Amino acid sequence: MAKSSFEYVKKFELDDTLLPNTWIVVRLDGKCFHKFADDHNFKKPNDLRALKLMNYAAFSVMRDFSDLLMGFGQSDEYSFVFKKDCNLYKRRAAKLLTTITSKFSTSYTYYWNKFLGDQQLLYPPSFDGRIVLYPNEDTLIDYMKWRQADVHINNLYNTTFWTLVQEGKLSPTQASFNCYVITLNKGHSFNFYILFQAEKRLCGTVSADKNEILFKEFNINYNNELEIFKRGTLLFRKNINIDESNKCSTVIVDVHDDMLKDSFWKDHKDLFTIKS
Ligand code: DGT
Ligand code: MG
Ligand code: MG
Ligand code: MG
Ligand code: MG
Repeated sequence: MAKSSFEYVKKFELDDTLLPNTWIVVRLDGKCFHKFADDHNFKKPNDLRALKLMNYAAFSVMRDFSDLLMGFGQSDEYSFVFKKDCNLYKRRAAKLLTTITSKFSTSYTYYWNKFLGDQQLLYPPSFDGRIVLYPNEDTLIDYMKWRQADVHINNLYNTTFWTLVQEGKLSPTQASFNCYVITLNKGHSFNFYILFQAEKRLCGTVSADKNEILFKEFNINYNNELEIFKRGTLLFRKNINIDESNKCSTVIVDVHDDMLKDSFWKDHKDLFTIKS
């Protein structure tokens, strides 16, 4: 067929093929989820329903893209790891990033009612996305450790912060402190502010201090918090025997294990090679 005179515009489309033989990580993050969580009455600091919805949306992505080996989620973010020799869409960055991001976003919305029950979805959420390439397994493992370390740091802070606010009756920030009006004789009065701020209380504290505040003041042992809150969720494929015939089937499982331990990666060597 003869080419139209408009065909030349194709030349403006630039190549965005990702380097071959490198680990492709796609990380999505909810846009303005601070507000989204407030608007939808998410429990502070962790809403189990919301985390389960994130995991289910990620599961729906993993089910669709068989080249995905793992997914790791926490808070409003999810990371997806493609197998190293993935050749989906000829490794075109935009195709990979946009299809993953849109599948995740629509799944989050589509399955909303399954997890959030009576809470109405007030507006469509959106997620940003980026692709990062990692050259070897060690760096990829460090990436996963980095995201999980982030869960721990944030969750310990948030758990202590919201315990101080909700149970310790400290105000969250300087903007809303307790105000007492003291009236002196002869009708003079002045405002007496008690600056019991949770933020101030936690300023400069290390992990041990927060653990101690929780334990000594509120009788909360941080170790007993839910694993999903402390460690996030790892999704991966696993081959299992489904019946006595020894037939193997691949399923997607979720765990909340400690990935900061090197033993985790020794025990899960097949994570990088599992056939989907
Ligand atoms: P961004 O990502 O720059 O558009 O802005 P945000 O607001 O999404 O900030 P980000 O991603 O750094 O932090 C995640 C926010 O999501 C965090 O401020 C609190 C909120 N969030 C995530 N999970 C939960 C939850 O289970 N409960 C509540 N209450 N909030 C949550
Ligand atoms: Mg962000
Ligand atoms: Mg966000
Ligand atoms: Mg985030
Ligand atoms: Mg098309």
